[in-house]
Amino acid sequence: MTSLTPFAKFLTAIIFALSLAACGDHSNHNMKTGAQITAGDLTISSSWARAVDAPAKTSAVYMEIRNDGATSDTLLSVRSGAAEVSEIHQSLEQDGVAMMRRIRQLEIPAGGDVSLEPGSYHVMLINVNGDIAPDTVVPVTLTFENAGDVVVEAVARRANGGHQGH
Ligand SMILES: [Cu+2]
Repeated sequence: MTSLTPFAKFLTAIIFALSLAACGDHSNHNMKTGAQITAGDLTISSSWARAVDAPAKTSAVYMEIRNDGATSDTLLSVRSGAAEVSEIHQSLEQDGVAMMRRIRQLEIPAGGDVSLEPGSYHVMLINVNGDIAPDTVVPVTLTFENAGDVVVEAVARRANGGHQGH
């Protein structure tokens, strides 16, 4: 189920093109992030969302997910009141072209951590409700197979320049 329909591919390409205008530099030191959350064996930290101005349609949320347990857990789905649709995405480069795809689920290995960050995994927000101003709190509910629902309150910040899309 990893293949996209032609229409979805088209849509993803459009979304990606639109998002290029709002991509990230890598000089965001000491920026405000959402509070660290612990749920079962998982610790989620450094959450932030890409601030965007209307009429931007897409944004993305990033975070670190650490699993201190003896068993792996799996991120099954994401949702947010900040957008009509939320999906788990992965940015990648294919034939020298930066693109992204939706992934069905994301494993957090036992004793390991996974970074959602520009150029890699992210929570994609599609059809955002208006703008997402800097310092706005963007709540995202993550549903894990073992840890259940975890609400993360990412803090929006500007991420200008660069070429990573998200
Ligand atoms: Cu994406």
